[in-house]
Amino acid sequence: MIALWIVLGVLAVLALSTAVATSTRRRRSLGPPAAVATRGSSDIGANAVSEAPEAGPGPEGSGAPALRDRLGRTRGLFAPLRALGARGELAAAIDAAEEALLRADVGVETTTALVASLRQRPDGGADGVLSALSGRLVEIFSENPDRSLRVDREPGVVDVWLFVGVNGVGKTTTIGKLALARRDEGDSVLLAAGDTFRAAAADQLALWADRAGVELVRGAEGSDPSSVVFDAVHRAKARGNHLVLADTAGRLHTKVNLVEELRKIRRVADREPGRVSEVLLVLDATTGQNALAQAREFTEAVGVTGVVLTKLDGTAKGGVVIPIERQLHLPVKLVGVGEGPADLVPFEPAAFVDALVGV
Ligand SMILES: Nc1nc2c(ncn2[C@@H]2O[C@H](COP(=O)(O)OP(=O)(O)OP(=O)(O)O)[C@@H](O)[C@H]2O)c(=O)[nH]1
Ligand SMILES: [Mg+2]
Repeated sequence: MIALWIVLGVLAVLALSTAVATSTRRRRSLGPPAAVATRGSSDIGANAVSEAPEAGPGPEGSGAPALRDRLGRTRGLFAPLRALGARGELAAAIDAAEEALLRADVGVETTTALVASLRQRPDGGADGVLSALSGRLVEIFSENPDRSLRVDREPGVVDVWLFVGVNGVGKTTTIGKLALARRDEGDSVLLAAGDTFRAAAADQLALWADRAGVELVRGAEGSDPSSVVFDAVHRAKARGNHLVLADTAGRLHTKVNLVEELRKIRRVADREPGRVSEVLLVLDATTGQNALAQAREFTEAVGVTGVVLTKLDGTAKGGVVIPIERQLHLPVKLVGVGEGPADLVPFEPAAFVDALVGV
């Protein structure tokens, strides 16, 4: 009888500890996602919002979307190389690496340079090639060490982040995701609907503003976008908002118009009390090498302080991040990995490289 009670007691303790462990794991997986680094006097990080039910936890159980899953299509290109394993012939491994890099839209120039450095790898089969590749990629990304988003919070100054890029790349969506994230971090944000080309653009931003509970300044369709941004900066100053996220049009009647308009918006936003502290170029990863051409044009036209690379989920062209950094020396600061509010995460080179080529 006593033995029976002991057995029942042990079973009860085991059941209880399993339940506690499960609920702890669950709580951790719903915890705050990885921080977006900021620099400047405030130095307060912003969180990607943790509201994406479909997003699995990140590698650290952080609640951020799991990069390996989201980058699945680009990662898949390296599967044949991974499959060769430690015993794979060096020549075959290098061929597999070259093919994967080209198919991932890393481009001929950067692929050639990477393959040349892999050839110096004496042994270790495919695994050796993978680890050499991963080391080389981390080195490339370390040449752009500062990926912080600048917000100074200087009294009397309104920081302005301008979002530029061709139509459809994800500017408005990125601003919406960021408004939620910054708000959750305690930033006082105001949105400027600087895309007056279509009324629907401001409507789309208004939905995100409602969702984030932040104010939006918009103008009539066809009105001067610079005046919308000017009003937004002054409104922000009056309300005590220290950060304006300004949307811009991705398309106008001519390219010259677009460039001139962006330059004007930048000049106006930079007048006191405003200060343009970031010009973020939004690029769509699904366009691959074409994104590189856009980056060149926008950098020349308006100056760019960082890149937001969207739609890395669902594309096999995620390798384009490598030439953006290596050839154009532009820091990728944020990446979009889905359409949900939590699907914007800081670009973390080590995590990205692991998601791409990690075994
Ligand atoms: N899968 C995926 N879709 C995205 C991502 N970012 C944006 N999108 C989608 O891309 C489409 C275009 O996004 P918008 O934010 O309207 O793009 P935009 O640059 O503002 O476009 P214009 O206003 O026409 O210049 C929308 O359907 C978004 O939901 C992402 O990271 N992943
Ligand atoms: Mg838009």
